[in-house]
Amino acid sequence: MSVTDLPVPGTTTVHGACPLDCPDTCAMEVTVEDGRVTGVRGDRSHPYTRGGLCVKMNDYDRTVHSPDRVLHPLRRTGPKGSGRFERISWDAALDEIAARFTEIAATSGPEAIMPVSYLGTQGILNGLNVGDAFFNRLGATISERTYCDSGSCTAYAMTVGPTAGVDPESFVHARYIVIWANNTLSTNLHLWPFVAEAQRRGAKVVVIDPVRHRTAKHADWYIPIRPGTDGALALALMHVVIGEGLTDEDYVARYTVGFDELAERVRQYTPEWASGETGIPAEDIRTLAREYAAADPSVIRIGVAIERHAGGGQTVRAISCLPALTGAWRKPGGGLLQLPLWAFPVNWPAFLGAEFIRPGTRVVNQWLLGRALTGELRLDPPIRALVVYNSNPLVVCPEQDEMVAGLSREDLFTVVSEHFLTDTADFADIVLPATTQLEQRDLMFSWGHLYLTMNTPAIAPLGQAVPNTELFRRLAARMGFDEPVFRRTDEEMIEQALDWSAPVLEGITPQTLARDGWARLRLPGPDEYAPHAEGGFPTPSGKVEFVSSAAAGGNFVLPLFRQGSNEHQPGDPVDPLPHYVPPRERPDGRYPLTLLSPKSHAYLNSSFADRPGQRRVQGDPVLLMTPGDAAARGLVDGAPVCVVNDRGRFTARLQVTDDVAPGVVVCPMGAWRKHTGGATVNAVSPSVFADLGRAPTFSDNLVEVRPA
Ligand SMILES: Nc1nc2c(c(=O)[nH]1)N[C@H]1C(S)=C(S)[C@@H](COP(=O)(O)OP(=O)(O)OC[C@H]3O[C@@H](n4cnc5c(=O)[nH]c(N)nc54)[C@H](O)[C@@H]3O)O[C@H]1N2
Ligand SMILES: Nc1nc2c(c(=O)[nH]1)N[C@H]1C(S)=C(S)[C@@H](COP(=O)(O)OP(=O)(O)OC[C@H]3O[C@@H](n4cnc5c(=O)[nH]c(N)nc54)[C@H](O)[C@@H]3O)O[C@H]1N2
Ligand code: SF4
Ligand SMILES: [Mo]
Repeated sequence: MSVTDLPVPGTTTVHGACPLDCPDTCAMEVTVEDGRVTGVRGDRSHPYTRGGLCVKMNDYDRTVHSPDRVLHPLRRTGPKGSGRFERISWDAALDEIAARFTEIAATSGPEAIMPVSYLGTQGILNGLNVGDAFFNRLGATISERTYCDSGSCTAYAMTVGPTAGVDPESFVHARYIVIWANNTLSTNLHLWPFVAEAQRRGAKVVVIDPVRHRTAKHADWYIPIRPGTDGALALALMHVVIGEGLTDEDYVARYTVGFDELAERVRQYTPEWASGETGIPAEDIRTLAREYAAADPSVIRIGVAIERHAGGGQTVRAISCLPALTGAWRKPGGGLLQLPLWAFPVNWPAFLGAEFIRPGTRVVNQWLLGRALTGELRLDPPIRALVVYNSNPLVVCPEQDEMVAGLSREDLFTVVSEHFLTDTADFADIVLPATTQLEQRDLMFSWGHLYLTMNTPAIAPLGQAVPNTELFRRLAARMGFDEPVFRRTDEEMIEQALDWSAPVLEGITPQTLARDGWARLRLPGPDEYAPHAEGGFPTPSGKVEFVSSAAAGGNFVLPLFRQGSNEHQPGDPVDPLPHYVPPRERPDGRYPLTLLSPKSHAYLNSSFADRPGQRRVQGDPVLLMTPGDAAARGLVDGAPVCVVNDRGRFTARLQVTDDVAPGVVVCPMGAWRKHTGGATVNAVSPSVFADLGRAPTFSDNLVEVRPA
């Protein structure tokens, strides 16, 4: 970063962009006084985020200037996990890392080194792919990052192709809005005003969720559903829509393939059958299908959480068929909103370093990290070095006890780049200081709206912190990698980040973005945008594929979710028609309760779970349970309880409530181990994958609850 364009002394306002892994990607205004950030607020001129940030980001200036920030490289002085470190220089840190990598590569091969990363920041420069070229050049293990929405994306792509889908701003035109597995007011806050506006204009808002959360309380119709059974509901909705002749025949004939096969397939999925699976009365399923099909247009918003069980992929397959059956895509505000990220012409190849991948390099899914580290996966060579950045795997990955055992290995060399000493960083041999968004330059796509946002650095890096881009420039230089990709400046990366000649970027340049902070992609406005009014789906056939042609290649993970690799690895065979995959874990005598671990309102995954302001809002971890389930166990509201299964255990405070269904318990994720007695909800989570895209299965998780 050049210091020349930093704000001049005095008070200035700088265009920022929230870096967090949140669909809203808010445009920010950052106030700087004499080199210190004194406040952040939303950019009021932004049509989607409209000036408000959220409880996580409102006092970001305090996070940035927190005395707890890691601002210098550190070397471990205590036992692993103790969090005891001494300050060292960057030179000493880089020397030690390069020496260890060189020795490991020489004796075990470079695959013994594994990167672990996700979306601490989701900037195109500093986010998902920032380290890929470096690790591919090194020959390290390729890490597969299917943490989030990978199964949903595979299913969606198989059906409608990678389309942005409905513009969230068009929701005001919807007459019927189905919010399915999405706690909008907590996890997608800025969509809500558009839903509320539609509701004011007479739209009906339906929420389908096992939890009556803060969003469900604003719905016109809240439909509780048994976790992991949404596929049964979606298939039964199609049964009714097709069986009662509620389809848009013209739309189906012109813009879909495989209708006859689909009709034949869903004949077996009656509302009565689905009622047994979902716990929803058959008559309600019929009503939902009829109202959904009659409304003109209707829209479905699916949350990422819809994929988190054994049949998550097929659930999204079935849901993705619905809007085509009823012709909902014909009008602005009709169709499906999944992940509008696909609208952005990101030049991924410039960041993946795929050209460096040696054929046959092994792939390890980060979800199995605990097992990979303990040796349970029997990897050859075993993982001897781990580099963690943009992620806090000890808190966000399943099988936490395995992870603790793995990270405790004395022979494992762990490097963690961080803002704060997280639970994971406590296990590092070397900790490296990372800048926050206000100290770095980045360009943001969004997975919740259609605006690009440019983040201009507001202040110089604090202490010796560096952006992730600079971290990998330094590591590459120390390892002797001198290809041009390792010498690019951040400004050059911005030039390469997008296909600036794409029609959706007409008139938008890095300069206009830096000046204005944000720009809407050059698409029709939300009052006109109906991308599939006349078909035009980005599938091989150009139509909605009820019978999916992509299924011929078997189960697959989209390139987005794998470090630097564009290969479609052949996977297990997939039925080309949507079908029902029931939850894997069925209640039994030992473990009768299904545990859900959704997002915490005041944290962003595990980020901010150490910040005093956010911890005050969130409170200590609670476990929600119905009065009946509590009474059956002799548990009372407020009591400390222990949640157990064969994978592990954690404690929480019981909150007795009617907001969850009988047999369901809920503990939001995100809290750190060091604040919660040594284990969190992911101590009991499974590392088993869902049916498509190797998605996680947090919601397919049976437990028992006892007094602590
Ligand atoms: N405040 C806040 N916002 C966030 C995040 C955060 O940590 N905190 N994280 C961000 C990220 S990374 C993501 S991926 C998104 C996730 O956004 P969402 O998908 O909205 O996230 P969750 O809160 O995990 O889950 C939403 C709802 O899904 C329900 N659910 C769980 N299992 C099932 C099921 O089987 N069927 C149905 N119908 N519902 C189910 C849960 O009860 C929960 O109410 O949020 C983003 N925004
Ligand atoms: N039980 C359960 N587990 C889950 C989920 C769930 O719903 N339930 N959700 C899953 C989902 S959807 C997701 S997306 C994952 C999220 O998993 P992660 O992406 O690992 O999320 P965070 O816990 O927020 O960790 C990000 C870390 O990156 C750091 N960081 C931020 N910016 C930077 C930077 O610029 N440089 C560096 N070096 N570090 C930075 C932050 O301080 C933070 O510690 O969790 C998954 N785990
Ligand atoms: S976390 Fe989401 S809602 Fe909050 S400021 Fe960032 S982008 Fe906006
Ligand atoms: Mo996520």
